[in-house]
Amino acid sequence: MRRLALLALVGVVAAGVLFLGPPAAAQTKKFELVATRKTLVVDEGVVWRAFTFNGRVPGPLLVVEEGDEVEITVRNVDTITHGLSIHAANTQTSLVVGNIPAGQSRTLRFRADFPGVYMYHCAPGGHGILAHTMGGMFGMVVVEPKRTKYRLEEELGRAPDLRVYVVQHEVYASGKDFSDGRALYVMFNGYNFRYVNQPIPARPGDYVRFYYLNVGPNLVGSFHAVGAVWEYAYAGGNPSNVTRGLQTTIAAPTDSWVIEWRVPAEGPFLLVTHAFGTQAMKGAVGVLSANKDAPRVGAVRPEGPNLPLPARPKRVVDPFGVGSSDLDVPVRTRPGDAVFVRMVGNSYWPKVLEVPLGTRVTWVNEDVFDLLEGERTGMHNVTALRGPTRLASPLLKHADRFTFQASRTGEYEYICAIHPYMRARLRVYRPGAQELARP
Ligand SMILES: [Cu+2]
Repeated sequence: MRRLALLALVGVVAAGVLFLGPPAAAQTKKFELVATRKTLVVDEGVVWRAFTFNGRVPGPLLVVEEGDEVEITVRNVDTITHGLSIHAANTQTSLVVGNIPAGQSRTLRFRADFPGVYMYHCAPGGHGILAHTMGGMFGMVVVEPKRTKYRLEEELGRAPDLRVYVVQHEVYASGKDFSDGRALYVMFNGYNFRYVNQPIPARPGDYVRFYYLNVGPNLVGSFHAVGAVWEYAYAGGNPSNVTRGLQTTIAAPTDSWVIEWRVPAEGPFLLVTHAFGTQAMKGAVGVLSANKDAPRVGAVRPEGPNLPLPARPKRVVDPFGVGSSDLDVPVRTRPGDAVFVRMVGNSYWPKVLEVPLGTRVTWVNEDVFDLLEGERTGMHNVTALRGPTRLASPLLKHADRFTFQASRTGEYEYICAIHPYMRARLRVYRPGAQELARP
């Protein structure tokens, strides 16, 4: 009898354990990411022809809790293939949301098992992942911890007064600059000196939590506040990875941190990446302005600002096509020059080339990833949309070349038929006495 009772009790306990197995309060959080291209304002009078999620760079902030079921639908409303890679998922997401053809949607489901701060980015597959991420398709995922608290929250017994989500990212003027690691701009949350123009308000004594993510795609960030020491910092944003008393948090591309800090006094605190010349000077500076009467904003979100386009931009940044002439400076060659156009990072270099009549122009594909097809390949060609003669090359794999002799004057506008956003110009001019008299 007693034995039966014991067995019954074991049964009840086992059933209880089984019943309690999954986290009791797990819920499904749903998000939609829309892949689309859009021209964005990134500085006063400066526009950037970007690849985006939801028309912003960075794309939407996705916040879930540890243990949540997450459902993300990627809707591709563009005319080229896109996809998604989401680093918060401990599963091969590309099998579900990689390589989504134009006009189609896919839905990914996963459980957010690891708390922290993560990157997501476009992933059409292969070479396209690199190009589209540079193009602007990225954002931040935060998995808030449920089992463990961050230290300062535990010590103070309260949630942060202010959450600041910072995505550090680069903007490139061309695929060649991307390949060479020469960023035109480096910014926090989609705009040069965004928080210098609009300082982040806080009060002395405020408990501030930063969620800092460096999406790169190339540079190593070094996040610092002038006049501050980070009290606690957590590598990857996971509360298990606690460090104490840091001047900077070092983040390689896609690295992240959660930082806890109390505002020690009134005054402006400069937020910078401490790589001064290559990053801070190019846009990655902000201000947290502490004042006892400051408004309480609760959170500063990382989505890029959605600003009206200027009627007459002073600069157009077009990484894959032809931007304004201060960036994509026409390169003029002279009779007898050896003339090459590189195809690299899904753009041509130089993008605007002027050659004298009779010149032999050679295109060389520098993109190494020449596997797969469509957006997923780094194979390219030359296809003239218009021009004084036919200009069309076969498909070029890595280090393949194609030579064309300019036999008539005029301007060609050409694209890569596989990546039609790759655009460039070739102008053929009749050399004057000056060019012909070259020593
Ligand atoms: Cu994409």
